[in-house]
Amino acid sequence: MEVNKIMADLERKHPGENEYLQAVREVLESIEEVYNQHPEYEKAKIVERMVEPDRIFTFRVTWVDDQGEVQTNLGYRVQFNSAIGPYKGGLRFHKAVNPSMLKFLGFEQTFKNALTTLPMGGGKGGSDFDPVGKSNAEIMRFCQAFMTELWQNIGVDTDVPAGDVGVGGREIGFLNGMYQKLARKYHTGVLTGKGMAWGGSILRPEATGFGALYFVEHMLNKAGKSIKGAKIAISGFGNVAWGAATKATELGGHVIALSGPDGVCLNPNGMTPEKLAYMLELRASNRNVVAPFAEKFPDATFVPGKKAWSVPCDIALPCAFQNELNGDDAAELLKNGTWCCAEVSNMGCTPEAIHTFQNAGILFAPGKAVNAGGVATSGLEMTQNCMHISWSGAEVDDKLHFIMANIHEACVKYGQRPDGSIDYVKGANIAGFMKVAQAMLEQGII
Ligand code: 2IT
Repeated sequence: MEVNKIMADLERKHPGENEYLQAVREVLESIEEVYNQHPEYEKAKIVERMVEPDRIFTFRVTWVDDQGEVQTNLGYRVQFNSAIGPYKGGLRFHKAVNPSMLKFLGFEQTFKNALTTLPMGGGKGGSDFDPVGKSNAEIMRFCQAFMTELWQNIGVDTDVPAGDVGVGGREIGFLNGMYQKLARKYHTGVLTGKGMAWGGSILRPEATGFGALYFVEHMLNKAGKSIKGAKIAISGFGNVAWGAATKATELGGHVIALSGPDGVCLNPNGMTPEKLAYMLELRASNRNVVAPFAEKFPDATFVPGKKAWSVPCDIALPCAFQNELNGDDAAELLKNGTWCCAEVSNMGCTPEAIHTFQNAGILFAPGKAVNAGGVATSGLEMTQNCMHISWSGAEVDDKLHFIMANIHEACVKYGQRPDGSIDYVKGANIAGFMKVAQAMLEQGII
């Protein structure tokens, strides 16, 4: 395989799809060496097949807003790869959603899902619908209109969507209600991230953030470090940031910064149960601002226009959006003494940021390993739905611990450097790739 040739072909076919091309390049550069030791992969053109989604559905979503105005958005579902199971991955509602973003997310999801050890293929979907400032009734009407198009393409054995940015328990509720009405099928396992009364798994809301911190714990243990007493900067205040802040606090870390698109809240005394609960209110308010956190809690200070990465910290946890931490941010963090960065958002760091961290020799782990606890727990939700039972919180947490430990092991196995340190990017990419590649090879040219 020649990475530059494959990338040139892909750029020609998908000009300007920068996030998608960025995600593919990162994986190909990591796996090149291993791939070239497997002529059978080359012969079956595994990479050329793997970088293109199996199919993409694009559809118009028309709905009526509270003023009675007709609104039209675009909806998508990218069914990326089904070699190891039904398509699985979230739906993102955000004004910047486009095919490039969903293809990058679907590509990443394929390897992430492989890392979970569960039988799930990769998919992603969403819409350029902007939830900011929308009423509950508008969100419901949009979700219902979205599902009138999507329902024929999903199902418990074919494609199982979940939440992502802009899609939480409320949206999954509206989507699931409409799915059942249209399909006249009442299996609980067509969407995950459901409410506890209608097939949801205990711990799914917390799972992405909790799993991320379990992964960070393993990474720190291996390097002889600890979360206890560490200063932690977090971007975002959605479901994922909330889970990460909750578990980081429980493990003895101090979450000293929290940021939103409007700026950063300095929080020198760390989190309290009241502050953590308020993060959920902020998200539910649909205003997409973090400033009210500092109005509510006088020991916090809001600094407008600044990122969480301007705050001196030991551990940086990007929990918001792709490319939210760039090369300059990485340099600033290093200058301030940061010794660990774990991507909790998908592709949270730019390639420049990753190189800056890796060149400095600090601990760095990529989103597809760190945040895999979210989709893994979706997989556990699917299992419970298919068995028509629910597990206790302790059972789900045990399984999540086991899965995150496994993912860490896989990264260590494939990412060991000659000096004994771990390249988690390479480790995660190779481990995920090997599983999907082997599954594709064994199932023939399709
Ligand atoms: O990026 C992700 O892994 C998710 N948004 C969760 C996907 C899922 O199916 O639970």
